[in-house]
Amino acid sequence: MSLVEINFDGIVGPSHNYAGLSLGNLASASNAGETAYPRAAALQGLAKMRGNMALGLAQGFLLPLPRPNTAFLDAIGADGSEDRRLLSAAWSASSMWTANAATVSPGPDTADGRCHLTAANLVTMPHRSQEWTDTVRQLRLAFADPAHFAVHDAVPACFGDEGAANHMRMGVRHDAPGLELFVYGKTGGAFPARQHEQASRAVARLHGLDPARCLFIEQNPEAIAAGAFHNDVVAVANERVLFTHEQAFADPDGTYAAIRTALPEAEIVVVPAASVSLADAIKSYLFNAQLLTLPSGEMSLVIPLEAWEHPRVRLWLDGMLASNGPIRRVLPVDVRQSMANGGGPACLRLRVVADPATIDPRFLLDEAKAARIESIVAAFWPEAIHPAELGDPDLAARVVTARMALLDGLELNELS
Ligand code: SUG
Repeated sequence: MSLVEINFDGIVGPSHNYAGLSLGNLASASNAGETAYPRAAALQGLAKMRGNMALGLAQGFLLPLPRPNTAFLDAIGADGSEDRRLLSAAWSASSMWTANAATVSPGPDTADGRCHLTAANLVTMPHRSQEWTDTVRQLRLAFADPAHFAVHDAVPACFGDEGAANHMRMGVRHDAPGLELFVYGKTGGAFPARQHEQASRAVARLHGLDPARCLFIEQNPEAIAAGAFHNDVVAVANERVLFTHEQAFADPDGTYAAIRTALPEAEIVVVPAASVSLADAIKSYLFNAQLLTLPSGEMSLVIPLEAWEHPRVRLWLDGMLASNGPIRRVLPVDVRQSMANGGGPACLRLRVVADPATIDPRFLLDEAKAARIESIVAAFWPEAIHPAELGDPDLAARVVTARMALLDGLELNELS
């Protein structure tokens, strides 16, 4: 049994659009009303997956959820008089950001040795709150083997939970027992704190984690106010390395000390605000990166092009690469369509440490399947969607047909 990290990227759905639905997410707000390009968005996502596979890494995917979501519209008694934002919510392709699909604790961390996944309720944003029931269905299909996985329903809606975007795992190796870091926000600022402490604590209990190997860390309220609506906008961890902005946590020194006590091998790479301000970090999404261990053992940071092209961020990255730090390579990727809604490379993937042989192979990617998905996307995904088109019955039919073509092509019709 060989446990490896597998990144499950969300395939960008055919209804991808910019409706400006996420308060506190500056990219979503500033691109509200723009035309979106679903076909290009999905192809950008697939190119990122292919790039990571080419590095020798295991890659999986999750499928877009059914949109427009008629169950959601029925549940709010939609009759055309509802707020346009609610109609738009039913069309949202936001499940592409699978870092928000669930929180994952791999087998080496849990009491029963199974990998536990808890679907995230995403209750803070109405358009995201409709995801989890369909997401959990998909997770139960992909991770169906009860000898290796336990998939939990979301925690009660009174505790906001945004999944792996506020969860980091550190350890000497992926397959060794890890230290799980749960980052939560406190309400009271200008923008919502989406991750509640009690949600994180509930997830840790459900997963049977050892309390001695869990840290519950408060997010810096200044970071939330600056637009870090999830912790993964200001920090990312992989194995022994934490890559973080100086202002990510409410008590940075206390946090670093607790990590070092629990994991003496930890290496903490802190980017000072004097080099990259919080505003620069959030604009460029430097930290919304995939920090990956390559088969050679070297660590590589997959960043959005926006970060690579940002002069102050680039200066910092050049300095980092010239130093003897643990991150040896930086790989910029173009995920601009997702970025314009506040979703970088890290948002687009859910990390699962497991033996690939224990996962439903239909959710695992290889070159042939990537080509098949690309041809379905090219044939069926709308080229462009303007938010004024949401609600159009012809477009709805196209979006439904496109998703069905993908389910057919992947033999995943159970999800229809
Ligand atoms: O929840 N954007 C998503 C972006 C999620 C990013 N995920 C992570 N950081 N892990 C969100 O705010 C925009 C939808 C719109 O405006 O139409 C949106 O939902």
